[in-house]
Amino acid sequence: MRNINSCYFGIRQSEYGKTYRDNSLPHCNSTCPVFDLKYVVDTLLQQQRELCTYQCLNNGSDDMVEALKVQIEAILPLLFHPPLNFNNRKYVISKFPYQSSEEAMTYCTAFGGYLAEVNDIDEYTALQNFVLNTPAVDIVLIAGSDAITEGTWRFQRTGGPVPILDWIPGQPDNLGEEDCLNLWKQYGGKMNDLPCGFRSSQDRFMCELLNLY
Ligand SMILES: [Ca+2]
Ligand SMILES: [Ca+2]
Repeated sequence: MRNINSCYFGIRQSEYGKTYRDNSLPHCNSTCPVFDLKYVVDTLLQQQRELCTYQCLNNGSDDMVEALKVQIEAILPLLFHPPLNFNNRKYVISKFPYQSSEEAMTYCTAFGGYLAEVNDIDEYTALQNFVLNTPAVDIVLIAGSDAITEGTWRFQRTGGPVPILDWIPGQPDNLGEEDCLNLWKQYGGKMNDLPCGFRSSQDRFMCELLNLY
């Protein structure tokens, strides 16, 4: 693992596999070490494979679990805004955009979760408020897609139906093929359909993590 705490790392984009050093940031100059995002994410994914899944972390060795937690605690604030803790889950919104919904899902998996899944009205209200109260975000990708059958919204992870659909008036419009679900701050954090691929460098995504750390 690189020494990720020795400098402020600027993260400009989410192209998985690239390294990052933002020399334009005041605390980051050419002496800053490069933050190898692919290395970090691959390490986390590999560690999870070795530990089977987060659901059975308690069966893994204590040392491995502890090492994983230490790494995640160090990396999480670099990549994500301060979390929301709700109903024994931790929700985080990325500080960087996604190139595709699959890429966003990879990040969420690496950090022990999945794209945030709205299962009931209480969770929906909490996540709406979370988006509204997180600075510097507007559009936030969450779980839900109608890519398989247009107009039928399902969670990508489980294939189950999305039980809460609270659309912004005029949405979903499937404008130019929009098959992924997002919460849109400027419309009260309500739902919109958007392309599953890259749309804007302003867009972010939200992970739902098991509350392990
Ligand atoms: Ca659609
Ligand atoms: Ca739309």
